[in-house]
Amino acid sequence: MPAEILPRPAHMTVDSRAIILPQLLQLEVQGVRSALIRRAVERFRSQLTRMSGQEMTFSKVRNGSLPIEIRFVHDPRYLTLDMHEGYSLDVDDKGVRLTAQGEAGVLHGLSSLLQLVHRESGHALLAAVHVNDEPRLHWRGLMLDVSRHFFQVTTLERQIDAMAFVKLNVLHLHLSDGEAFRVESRRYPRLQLIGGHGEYYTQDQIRHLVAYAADRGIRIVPEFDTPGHVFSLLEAYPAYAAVPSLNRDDRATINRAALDPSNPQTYLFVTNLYREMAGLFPDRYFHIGGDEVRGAQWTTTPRIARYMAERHIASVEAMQAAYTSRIVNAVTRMGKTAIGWDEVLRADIPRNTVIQVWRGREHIADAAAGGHAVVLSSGFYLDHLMPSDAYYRLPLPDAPTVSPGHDDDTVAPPLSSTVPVIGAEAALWTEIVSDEMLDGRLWPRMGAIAERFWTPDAACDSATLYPRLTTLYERIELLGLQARANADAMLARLAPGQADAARILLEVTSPVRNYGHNHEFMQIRHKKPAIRQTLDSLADIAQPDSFRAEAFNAEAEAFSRGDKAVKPDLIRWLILWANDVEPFEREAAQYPGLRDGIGTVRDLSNMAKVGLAALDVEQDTNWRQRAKAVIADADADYAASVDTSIVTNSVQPPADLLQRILPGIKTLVEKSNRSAER
Ligand code: TNX
Repeated sequence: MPAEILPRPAHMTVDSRAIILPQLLQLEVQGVRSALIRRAVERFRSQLTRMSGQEMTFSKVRNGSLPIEIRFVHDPRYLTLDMHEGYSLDVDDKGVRLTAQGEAGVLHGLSSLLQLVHRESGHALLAAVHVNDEPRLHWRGLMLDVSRHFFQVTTLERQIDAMAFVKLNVLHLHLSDGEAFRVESRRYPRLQLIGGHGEYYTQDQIRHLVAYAADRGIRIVPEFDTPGHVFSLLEAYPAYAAVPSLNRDDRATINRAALDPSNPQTYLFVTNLYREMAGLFPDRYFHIGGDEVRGAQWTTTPRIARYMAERHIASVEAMQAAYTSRIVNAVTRMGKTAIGWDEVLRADIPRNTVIQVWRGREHIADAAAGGHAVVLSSGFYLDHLMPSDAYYRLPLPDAPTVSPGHDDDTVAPPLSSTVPVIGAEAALWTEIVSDEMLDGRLWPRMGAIAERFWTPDAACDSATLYPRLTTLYERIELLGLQARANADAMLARLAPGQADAARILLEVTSPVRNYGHNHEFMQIRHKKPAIRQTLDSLADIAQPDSFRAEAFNAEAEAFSRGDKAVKPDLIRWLILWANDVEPFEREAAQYPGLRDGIGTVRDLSNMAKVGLAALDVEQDTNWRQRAKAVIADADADYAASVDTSIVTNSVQPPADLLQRILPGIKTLVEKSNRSAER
């Protein structure tokens, strides 16, 4: 059986003989007594029940049970950047042995073990393996914007479960932004009561989430973004505004409001708020934001302009630098290490401030020059809606050698002089991601990225990425992720009981990329009145990865290399797509919410017909002519959202959807051309 663990372990050998998984587990934990490990083992039991399809129970009796021996030592650095995460795992006919230098390694080993299970002819089987594993990067994160959209606690729990499954260890919550402030503050309750717009986490809920994540080896790093992106804070406390007029109806201003850096009270407010929040989140790292400060907010306000002139602060950048430096020092006095978006580099800030690079990799060097550690996010923006393989291809600097023994954990780890990258974080901004879309906008793509963060380059494998991700996706859905169920619910709302043809279309289309589907952005960029878009269109249901299209494209590729056995399968799919127009139009006649997709399904059908012609199934002497036109159209559709600046002045394809079988169709057409020349 194929034994696949994702992220791929640094070292793994697989024995061809799998062992039968009995229902009884004879567990022996050697090491310290640990409530955390006890809970982890109990979770493992119930997850193994889910994975194996049989009720698993612990037993004291050796007979008929699978011995699982876990050996570990307590890691005093558990849940810090320097925790020990390595483990070794052996599965053979004598049982399972898991060894780790700390709690995190035990958790990772159990998650690997879960992935070795599958069912076969009446049995649950466990692949026999030897694994020796440790992470490539120390900080393997996901940034989630819970301001632009609010996510229920249970929704976040599901993401934390899936994160643990792929060995991620940091959940960075972007808790405040123009749209809303999302945490209960006792000191400044108007923040949640006014700025929360009805949806925020209570302090109890935050403590619950922190503990939930901690149990799974995941640190929560909170972000409270200042001095820009503060519209919602200012709705609650307008006295600290740089520009007093706050008009939520003008959507463009929601991202622009900034604090008044000339008001001494502003610093008191931010410091008090940060102190309260620093107490709520135990992690050493505290994110202060610092991105995208609008200069005009300061320069066009006479009071602030005067303040800057009197102090010889020559530019907006210098003003932000002065602000940042005061705030970072305050955060440091709270016993925290500050982290900020790369704009904070403009300030003379303590060297232990971590820089989160997002605008471009060139900022890594800037940070290095200042002696700062870096968390790399540039390129790993999930809201760009690129498919998994695009993220998987991004080069990743190797981790610095962190000296294992350093004990002053008030500073970021010592850095090698050249590569200060301590880790990386994917980011999901959620302007157009609702609660029920979250699972599908994060997964399975986050799994592909998790592998890049964990696995050394030599063990990464892009050729098998999609089949492996397909497996991962099924497994995390088994464990409770709701990507598929939620997408189905959204479609059911659009066309209850009448969505078969729409489902066929959605399986092989993806939303346009790089904010091309963010209509509000486009309105703002063109200085038109902007309205918040409803998230109920086909493009909101479609996924950035299409497993069906990837499988088709791979078969077309195999066919072009001479594998004739795949031809019937290619034809079967092409016929399904070619014939999807008429049933789709019937569904759309009943349910206008689908009408958007009529152009898309016609394009799909034309593309499929070209494929059938290339395979000689359709007789059409003019097919090459048609193929050219169809391919050129689909290429143009992709070109319209190829990057974030192109989208501004490009017309997006019908329903904001891209045709994902395009590469396969191109392959078939090219192959067919070649045979004609002979
Ligand atoms: C820039 S990335 C932002 C966010 C937006 C994102 C996408 C970063 C540090 N700031 O506030 O959500 O673009 O619109």
